[in-house]
Amino acid sequence: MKKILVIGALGQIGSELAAAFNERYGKENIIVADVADDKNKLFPGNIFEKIDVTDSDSIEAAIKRHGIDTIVNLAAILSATGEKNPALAWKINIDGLLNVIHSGIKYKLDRIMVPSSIAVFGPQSVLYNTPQDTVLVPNTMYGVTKVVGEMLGDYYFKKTGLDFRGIRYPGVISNKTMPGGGTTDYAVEIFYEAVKNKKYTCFLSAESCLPMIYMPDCIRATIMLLEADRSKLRHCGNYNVGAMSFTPEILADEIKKHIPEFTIDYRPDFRREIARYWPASVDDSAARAEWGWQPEWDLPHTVADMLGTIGSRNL
Ligand code: NAD
Ligand code: AKB
Repeated sequence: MKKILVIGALGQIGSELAAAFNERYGKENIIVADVADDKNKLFPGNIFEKIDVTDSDSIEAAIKRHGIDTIVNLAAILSATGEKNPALAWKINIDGLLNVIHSGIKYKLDRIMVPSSIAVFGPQSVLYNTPQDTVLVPNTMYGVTKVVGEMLGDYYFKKTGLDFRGIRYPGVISNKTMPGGGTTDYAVEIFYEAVKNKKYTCFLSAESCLPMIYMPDCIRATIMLLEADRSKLRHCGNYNVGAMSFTPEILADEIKKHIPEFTIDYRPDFRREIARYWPASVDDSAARAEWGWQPEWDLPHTVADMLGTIGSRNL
């Protein structure tokens, strides 16, 4: 891992993961890329490449130009947007992924990392402590692309030796870049509304329980898996990772401990149906055993940190 190309670097996870890579590996070794322009100058000290992951030429050109040996591909269409435009979700999440995989094989890259999601699970999966290796029949196009993505990673690892790694992230809570079109986005929006307006209307119902992770843990997990000794890994792109689980009601109660006048009401929409068949919690024993995963952030500490950080800004 000497030169890392981060595709989709301007998104919710990429904007913080690439910054963490800068700290750890040196910004001269991190090439950030996105189909969008870096209008907010998130990465002033990095080389920025405009890459459309569905265009294999632009990926290959960047690999050759910068001597890339590792790709972290974060370009994706998430669950809610994917239900509105399933063909686009397939194009970016699968055609784009295949471009990354084929480039990885062609240029003999050291490793590639592509996140999966709790969206791989569906109505036939166990709801609590959902096992890693279990039936995967999702009922969203996003979930379908994530299952196929995991299978492609596994297939090409076995066929070609391409070192493919990935975590099934839970919903990611963060305060730098807003999430883009997911079902777990409420767990970020609620903090901004709590600070600004002291109230929030939730698009899930009060009892929708989902696994979540705070960004510092998400980044730590990603780096741990990226750096893990391949010989210790028995899986490729499908590691369950847990940190905390809560419903909108539990989250609202925790926020009220800091903002007593905060209120929440519920207007569930189609995203409630997506959340209904995702796990309430996951069994992450493989991640713990194979690469030492251990979460550090629970709900009370996450809420205190989110409100403190967002509250210190002029919204
Ligand atoms: P995001 O939507 O915030 O960011 C995606 C980025 O990809 C954006 O900057 C977008 O401009 C870029 N992009 C879109 N189409 C592109 C294309 N054709 N070529 C290049 N770049 C393109 O997503 P995120 O939340 O940062 O998610 C990153 C990865 O993590 C995705 O694979 C997602 O499925 C996975 N994931 C995220 C969460 C979460 O809660 N954020 C949870 C589970 C899994
Ligand atoms: C989404 O809600 O689509 C994502 C995810 C859990 O994959 N945040």
